[in-house]
Amino acid sequence: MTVAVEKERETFDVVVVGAGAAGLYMLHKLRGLGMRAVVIEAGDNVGGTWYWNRYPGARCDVTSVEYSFSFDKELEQEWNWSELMASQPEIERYMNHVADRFDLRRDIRFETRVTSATWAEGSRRWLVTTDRGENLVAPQVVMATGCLSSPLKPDIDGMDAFNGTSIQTSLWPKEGIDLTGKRVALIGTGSSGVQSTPEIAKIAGHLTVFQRTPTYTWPSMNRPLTEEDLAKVKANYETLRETQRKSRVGIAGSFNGALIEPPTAKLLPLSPEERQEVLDKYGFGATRMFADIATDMEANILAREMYAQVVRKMVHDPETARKLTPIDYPIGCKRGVVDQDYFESFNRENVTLVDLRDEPFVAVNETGIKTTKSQYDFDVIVYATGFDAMTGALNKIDIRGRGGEKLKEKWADGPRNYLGLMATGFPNLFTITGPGSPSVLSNMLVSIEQHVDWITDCLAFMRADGDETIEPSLEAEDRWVDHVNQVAEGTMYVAPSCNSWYLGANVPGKVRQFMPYIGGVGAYRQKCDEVAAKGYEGFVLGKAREAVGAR
Ligand code: N01
Repeated sequence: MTVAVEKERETFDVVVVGAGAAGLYMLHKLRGLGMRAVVIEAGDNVGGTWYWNRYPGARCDVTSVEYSFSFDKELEQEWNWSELMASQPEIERYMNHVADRFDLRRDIRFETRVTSATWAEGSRRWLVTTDRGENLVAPQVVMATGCLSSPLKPDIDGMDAFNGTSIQTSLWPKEGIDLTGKRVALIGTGSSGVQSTPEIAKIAGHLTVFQRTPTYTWPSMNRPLTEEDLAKVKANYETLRETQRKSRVGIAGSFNGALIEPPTAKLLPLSPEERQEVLDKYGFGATRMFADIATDMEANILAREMYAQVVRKMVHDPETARKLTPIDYPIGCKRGVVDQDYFESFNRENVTLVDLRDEPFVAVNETGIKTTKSQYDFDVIVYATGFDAMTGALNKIDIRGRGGEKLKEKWADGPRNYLGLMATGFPNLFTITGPGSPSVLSNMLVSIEQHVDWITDCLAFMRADGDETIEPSLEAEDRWVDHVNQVAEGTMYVAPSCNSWYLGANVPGKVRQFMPYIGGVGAYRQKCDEVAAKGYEGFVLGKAREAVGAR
């Protein structure tokens, strides 16, 4: 445990919280402005998501060449991705390479957690404290805290009583854990559970998957990348990046390895024979090839029937296939999962599915897990139970803006900010890929770079303009929040039967609000650029802050 000893105040131009992709690039850009910045990171190394989520099978669902930085041409040329969709170890190596290549580590304080950030009106500075007793003072703070970085553990009776090993996918130990021949329980069937199932099944003596809600998951197109593949990409990076930036989800579609622009063809007009033909040809892929699946419930229900048909074909035991088939929420409501051999795993002798809807948990006990129907004994329980997404990591920090207002209280009825970048009442506090921006609905690296570039330009503008503070006007914030909600209307993301972490529905007591911005990466970038070009329209800069104070 870290013992906090109060330390002398240290002053910086910017304090950055988090050394994932966002924090690393932010630090690099701040140095480019000649600013003195420090990055505070809870882990003992860089990488963020790719540092913490080192469970077996962890892999990106965006192609590696696209899920990479574009800001340095030499970096692009020198790094060779080995697979179409990179695994966690490879992305972690890449993040370390970036940290070393740009000499970033000397300004990063590891194994340190930010505990509070308080705006001091008199000095127009933030006071940032850490669990090591540091007091960091800076006019600007950038939260690079990630969208899925606050792990959730379920509240099941007796969890501490278990005598075996309990482990979370999102806090997987660096030294690993030997699951060979072990009796393993896996709780949760979101991306983390679905990705780890086949890998754990390969080594465990027996794997029991506890499922509360079945998942829509699509097979990954992963494969090794050849020298020709890499040469082709490296010759065309410029076009690829340009396409990403203008696209809807920040993906250009290299090698057809991931979803690109939304489809335009419709499912409903197809005859049953035509639908069957598409299904026979594309399997699971057929259920995400049509535009109306995302907007028309009738089409969505048809797609669900098609999906169920493929599950029945893949999973040998009809009862297991039935349990694995989602029935009560639409395709496209939750983040689509990408897997390698998920359904096939349930054909193995050493894998059992427990449907928690048939037999809910009673308790975790010394030897394992008791449900209403059985006692299951284990050596290891793996919790793949998700995150308090988008606001969780920010709300863990005691952030207080003007007049001592707490960000957590301001956001009690859902996050409110302008462009996902700044919240009224919290001057000079930027959030990279914050709620209200495309963030989790996009290729994160593309959205991170866009935000970091925007923030860098904004800070340069303020310096040239002699501005000390920036924050959104309440009116701009209100308009943006309305717009974010409006564009999500009518999509499956907000269907009444949808309960996703996008909506905060996975966190008991969290208000139901669709948090990311669905308007598209290209359109969003254009809006941000326009705002900047109009002298930061919707923001109140420097001396004009009295107007904000009077609201
Ligand atoms: O978390 P989740 P995740 N009893 O919230 C279950 C990204 N990601 O870590 O649906 C029993 O999706 C819960 O059940 P239910 C990606 O954006 C990306 O898997 O609430 N079960 C659910 O099945 C992803 O969407 C990759 O009924 C309980 C599961 O736990 C996001 O991270 C890889 C329970 C949680 O699923 C989150 O994914 C991994 C309880 N008390 C993650 N509480 C890539 O591929 C929860 N569950 C890039």
